[in-house]
Amino acid sequence: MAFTLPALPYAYEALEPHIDTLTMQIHHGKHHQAYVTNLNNAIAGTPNENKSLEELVKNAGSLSPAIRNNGGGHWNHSFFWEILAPNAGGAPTGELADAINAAFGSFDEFKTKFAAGGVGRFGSGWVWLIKKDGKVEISSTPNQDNPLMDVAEVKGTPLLGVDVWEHAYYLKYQNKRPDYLAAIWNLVNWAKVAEHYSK
Ligand code: MN3
Repeated sequence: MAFTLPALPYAYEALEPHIDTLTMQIHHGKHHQAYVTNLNNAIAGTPNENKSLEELVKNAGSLSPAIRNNGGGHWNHSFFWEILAPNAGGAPTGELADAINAAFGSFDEFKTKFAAGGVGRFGSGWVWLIKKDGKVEISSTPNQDNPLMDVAEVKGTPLLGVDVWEHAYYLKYQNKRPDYLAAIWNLVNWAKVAEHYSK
């Protein structure tokens, strides 16, 4: 069964002014669509055609680079759109807030370390908040890898992931990745992140 581009759960302009409309149009309509198309091409007519996206991603190390890169791209972006929302931001609550405070000391300290993880990713990739052994931690992956992959340096369940490829921010922020990462806090849908945490 071929994969399809999921609809954004909000309008292209909904994340303004933090993420601009044109960036969202290109990022979702062109970049994410290309990962879906290229993934479908890579699995067409092979036994991988019948596997779930999660199965492909978890076994990325033993599959072709095209499946690893485009399967990862499809999974990561589908996840990313869902943990952003207009009129979001604020701070986590409940068990998730407790886990963040236990791991990092405070929410502010977590934000500082998460941003540093995103800024420190050389080239293209992602910065993540993951759940691992009942605790939360920050990790980062190159390209379209993610913490579910067997090839990930640090494996865990993704709770929050932010795309730090230039295509995610360059039109509005140019070389200023830290400014993009600062603006992201206005868009994080903590209810969705908490849902991932409690699973
Ligand atoms: Mn992207």
